[in-house]
Amino acid sequence: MIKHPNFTIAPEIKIALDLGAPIVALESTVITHGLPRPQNLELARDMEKNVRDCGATPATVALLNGQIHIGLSDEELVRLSDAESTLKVSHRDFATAIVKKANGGTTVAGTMFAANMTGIKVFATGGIGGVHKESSFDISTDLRSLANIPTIVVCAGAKAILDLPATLEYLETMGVPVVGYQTDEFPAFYSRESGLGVSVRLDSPKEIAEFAQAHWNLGMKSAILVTNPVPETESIPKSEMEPIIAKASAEAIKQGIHGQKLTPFLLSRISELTEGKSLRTNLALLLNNARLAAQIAEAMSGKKKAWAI
Ligand code: PSU
Ligand code: MN
Repeated sequence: MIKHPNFTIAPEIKIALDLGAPIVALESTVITHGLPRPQNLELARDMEKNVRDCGATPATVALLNGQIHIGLSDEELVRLSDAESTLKVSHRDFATAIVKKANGGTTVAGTMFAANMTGIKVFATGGIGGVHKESSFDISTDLRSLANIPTIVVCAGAKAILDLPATLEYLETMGVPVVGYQTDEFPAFYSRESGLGVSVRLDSPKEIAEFAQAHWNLGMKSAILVTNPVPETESIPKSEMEPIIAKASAEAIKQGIHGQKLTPFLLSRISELTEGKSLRTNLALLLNNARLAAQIAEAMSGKKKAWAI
C-alpha cells in the first residue's frame, strides 16, 4: 500500500486493500462543480450506498485542506459539498491544491490518477470529458488519462455536450477500448443512443473483468472505458436534447465561457432549459454506473492479478 505524505487513505479502504476486497473509486467534481446543492450531497451519499448495496467499498476521492483523500467520512462529504470555494482538480491542479491547502473535487482524470496510485482499479463517474464542440482545441485531460492510466472507468458515455465522433476518434488513436455494456451503441449521457458504435460489446461484469485481465496481461497501459446506457425510464431522446444542447453551447460562446468553466456551465444551463429533467437523468445514470462498477469490482477481485502494473 502506498505511503505518501500527500495521501490520506480512510481506514476502511486500507482494510479493503489489504484483503483484496472490491473497491470502487468515485469522483468528486460532480459534487463540487457538476450538481447544484443539495442534490450534490444526496448524490454523493447515494453513490456510496449503491456501491455498498452491491457488496463493494466506496472510495470517494477529493482534496481537503490540500490533502488527497481516498475515502471520505460522512462529515467530510458534508464539508466538501458545502465548501464555499473549491478547485476542480485535474492532473495539473494537484500541486496547486496542495500548496494552497485547498479543498477540491477531482475530475475523471484526477480520480483515475489518485485511484491508480492507491491500487484501486475500478472507478464510476457520470460521463467523461472529451473534445468540445465549441473549440476543437478544448480536449479534456480525461482522454489523455484514459490513454495512460490502467483503470476501468464506468460511465454513461461522453457528455452529449461534446463532439462525440471526435471524442471516439481520439480514444481509438490512443488505444482505449470502448466497451458497450449490453449495447452495440455508444451512449450519449442523457440519451441511450448516439448513432455511433463501440469497439466491443460485453454483456456481464464477469466478461468485463476477463476483458480487462486480457488487455492488461498483454502489457497494455490504457484504461478500459465501460459505457453503460442510462436506464430506459430516465433516458431523454437524442432529438429532444440536440436543440437544447445547441442553445446552451451558443450561449457559452456568446458569453466567452471556456476552459474548466465550460462543462459546469453547460450542465447547469441544460438543467435549467429542461426544467430539471436532465438533472434527474444525470442523477439516475450516476447511480446506475455506481452499481455496475461495484459488480465489476466484485468480478475483478476474484481474478488473479497477473498483470504487472
Ligand atoms: N460527469 C457528470 N458531471 C460532471 C462530470 C462528469 O455527470 O460534472 C465532470 C467530470 O469530473 C469530468 C469533468 O472529468 O466533468 C470534465 O471536465 P472538462 O470537460 O473541463 O475536462
Ligand atoms: Mn476542457
